[in-house]
Amino acid sequence: MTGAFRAVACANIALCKYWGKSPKGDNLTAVPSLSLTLAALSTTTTVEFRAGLSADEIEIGGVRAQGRARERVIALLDEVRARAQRSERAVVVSHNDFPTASGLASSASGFSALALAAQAASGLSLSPREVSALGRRASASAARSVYPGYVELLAEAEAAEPVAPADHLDVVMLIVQTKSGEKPVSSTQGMRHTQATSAYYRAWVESSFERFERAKRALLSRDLEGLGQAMEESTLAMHASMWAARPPLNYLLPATLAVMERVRALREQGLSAFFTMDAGPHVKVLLASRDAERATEELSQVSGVLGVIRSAPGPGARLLSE
Ligand code: 2P0
Repeated sequence: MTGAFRAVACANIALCKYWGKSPKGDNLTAVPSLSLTLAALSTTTTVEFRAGLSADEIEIGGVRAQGRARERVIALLDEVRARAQRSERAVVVSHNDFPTASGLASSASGFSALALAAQAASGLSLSPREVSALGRRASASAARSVYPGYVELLAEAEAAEPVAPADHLDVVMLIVQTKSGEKPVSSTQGMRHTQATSAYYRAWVESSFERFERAKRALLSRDLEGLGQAMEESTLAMHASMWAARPPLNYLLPATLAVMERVRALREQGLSAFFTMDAGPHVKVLLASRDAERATEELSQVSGVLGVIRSAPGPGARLLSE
């Protein structure tokens, strides 16, 4: 069957971070990562292969894609065309319900939705594992958005694997936004620079494996404190590796640090809340659902905070009927 196929995928936030690529190439990751898929942040992408087009037509957020963003989409489409033995160019229309390239993991949901829609539109019927591998080659974090809830992508693994369902813990994630606009250095550039120049990169990689195992064990035994501890260690070790790069790479702002301090203060008051930051200044806070109201109120009042999005754990990528 051919025609237009539409897929939706949610963003995911890594509790144990991926930062660094394997020397084996093919966009394999150097470290294991563990993520939570988020219901509130999603990308919807429609793909149709059409005879008679001379080039792929790609629109992201109402704007014609150019440069690196366009090349990355075309690379995924080329892989799908090769596997499906088709040559038609495609029309791709993608829309995020949150700001693109702001450190809110838009490439994860974007490439996951694109992989799912494109393979369906080409007539392939790939398994979730194959969709995850297709997404990973475009953007490693996209491999994880194929699955709901808690998901792992092991070091040098072809595809992600589900670890626990969305309702495994009674938690929510708060996305505390500290700045609007595009980030200055993409994740891909940032991790390559860290890998090439940071004296702490090797320590980051070596320490990632034990931390990942500890986080996964805590998750599976529903130990939110243990999971939160490993999660904070992971983001701080990742950012430390970037700070030790030459020249240093810093994604954090004064407001980021102020939110981290407030999360620690909330913990001292008895709340189960833990922070993580990606390649951007926003803070994502994992916490028990019962504490969400109070934490949202307090974190909204921190100087420099622009807004707080609350998200429940979310579903995996799925095809929508056209
Ligand atoms: C993560 N990040 O695990 C980490 C934490 C950002 C910080 O995965 O080069 O866009 O496309 O494979 O997936 C963002 O990196 O990188 C990311 P590429 P990607 O979520």
